[in-house]
Amino acid sequence: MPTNLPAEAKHKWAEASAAKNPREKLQLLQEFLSLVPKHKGTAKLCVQVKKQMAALRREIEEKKRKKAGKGGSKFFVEKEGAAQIALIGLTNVGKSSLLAAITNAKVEVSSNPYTTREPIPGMLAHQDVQFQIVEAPALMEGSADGRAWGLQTLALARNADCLILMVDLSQDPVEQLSLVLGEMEKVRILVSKPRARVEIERKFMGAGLRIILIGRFVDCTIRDVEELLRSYRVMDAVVKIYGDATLDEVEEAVFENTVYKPAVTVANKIDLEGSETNLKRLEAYVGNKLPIVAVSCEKGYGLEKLGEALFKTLGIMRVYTKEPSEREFSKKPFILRKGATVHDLAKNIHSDFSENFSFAKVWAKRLVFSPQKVGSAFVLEDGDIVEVHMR
Ligand SMILES: Nc1nc2c(ncn2[C@@H]2O[C@H](COP(=O)(O)OP(=O)(O)O)[C@@H](O)[C@H]2O)c(=O)[nH]1
Ligand SMILES: [Mg+2]
Repeated sequence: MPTNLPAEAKHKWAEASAAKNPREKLQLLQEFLSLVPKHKGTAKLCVQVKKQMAALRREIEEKKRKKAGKGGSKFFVEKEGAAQIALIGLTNVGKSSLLAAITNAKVEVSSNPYTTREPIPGMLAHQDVQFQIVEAPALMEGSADGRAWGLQTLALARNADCLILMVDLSQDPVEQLSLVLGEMEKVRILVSKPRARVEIERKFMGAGLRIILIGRFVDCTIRDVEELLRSYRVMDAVVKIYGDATLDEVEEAVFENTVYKPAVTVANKIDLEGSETNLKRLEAYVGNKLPIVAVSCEKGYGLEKLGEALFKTLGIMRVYTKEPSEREFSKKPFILRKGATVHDLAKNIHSDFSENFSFAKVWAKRLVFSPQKVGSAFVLEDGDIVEVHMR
């Protein structure tokens, strides 16, 4: 069912999406809603927008309450390293203990519930890659409805590159995990992808529009999709299409703010009695949907496996570069998505690098001849060393 929105409404939507301030956003959404013609095709959209407005009202209320208390706390954490990983879980599962055990952060570990009230970052080194782990204040039943600092924690999860979902094996881990997943789902943060759908990932200004077709369009062409997105002023985004998708589904995705986060489950307190049995139950529940790393923060068991699990789940790789005039390659790798090409690397190095690209030399064990001269479409792998030659 097409929405047939007037151009004015589409522009208002673009303004509302771009607004960062919750009050301003709420106002713009209100104006948008008044510009939407009410008919069958827009019913779903109206419900979604109203939900978003309700969430914003809660956020504004929450902020007011916090200000009245002890001065607004700082909830946004600047990203550092190769990825920001939000550490999420119920209270007392051992989040602070994990942060203390694997990073340089100074944290307070306590058997009192809800000791951590604002996000605390720390850096974890996995070989030559740095991950920023951010402990979020505990989730609980009702977090998604604004209870305690729930909305801030969920906003942190939404903004992170990856999640650690932590559970305590001395309690029922299935109950804990399903509570956490349930609260996240209420605010449209999902950890696994449904089959056929459209995903729009907004990018910074100037990045351009890129449509990745893993599936196909049923009733339209890529041009139609581009035109539709442009009418909503979606200029900078990566749009992924999985399975069969219609133009209406693309339009729905413009309004929906579902995100998919890669996630690792950390099952803590493996040192305690009964935890082995609980771990088995957790494994049966999770199946192959999420990797599970069983640890004891107190005894230091299993912690060494976490870096690798995060690296794998993030789907990233390291590529080292070398100047044609130098003998040694850079010690600090570029972090790229798995499947990235020499072209992607060149774009990362410098914006005009890709235009003046001539060829590259790649050193890698898997190559018969190393170094091998390659073109920009060459698919890189973790650990490759690349020398880029310009025209
Ligand atoms: N037995 C055991 N206790 C742990 C372990 N990790 C944390 N704890 C205890 O669990 C309680 C809560 O830990 P904390 O890290 O503050 O949990 P948070 O609320 O999730 O940040 C503390 O009393 C810790 O000593 C563990 O691996 N084994
Ligand atoms: Mg804590």
